[in-house]
Amino acid sequence: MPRTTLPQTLLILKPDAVQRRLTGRILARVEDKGLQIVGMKMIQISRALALRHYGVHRKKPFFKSLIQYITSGPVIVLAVQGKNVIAITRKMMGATFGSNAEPGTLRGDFGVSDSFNLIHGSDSPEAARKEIALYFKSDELHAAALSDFAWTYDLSEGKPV
Ligand code: 3AN
Repeated sequence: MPRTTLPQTLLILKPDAVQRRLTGRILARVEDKGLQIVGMKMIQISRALALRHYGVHRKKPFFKSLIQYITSGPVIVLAVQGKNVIAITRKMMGATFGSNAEPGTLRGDFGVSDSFNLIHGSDSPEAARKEIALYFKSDELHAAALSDFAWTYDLSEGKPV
């Protein structure tokens, strides 16, 4: 697998993560894992953008509160890259609700709420492509290999292992 085909995902450190000063610790976990941050910025999500992002949930009973929550304060949006990045970040996030997320996961370690759940992560390659395009222009993404790439993955077989 050539370096440039490593998959990417979109993460959002939600308003509660920012207000509770947890962003540094969450970012450290992403970096500690060996994932590469290729885009990062702090924004306040507009209602229009929130509706585009969470449109699939518009029929759900929690939709109104979800839109209110995600637009309620600044967030940090991240594009993150790595082999199996979607499965890895979903596992790191833990179950949707803080009350039953496993210890060791971000939601399990840093939150207890079933509504304020700290972090969003794309759940499929299609969602990741769509969501990264919603939040980042192509010139805001910096996917060139970091200097430790050949120690982060075993490249001896010509692909990252
Ligand atoms: P996840 O973020 O774990 O992928 P999804 O995609 O099922 O969860 O739901 C999207 C977002 O909607 C969640 N991050 C959460 O904030 C909210 N949500 C999902 N289910 C509920 C629920 N039953 N009650 C309140 N909020 C919910």
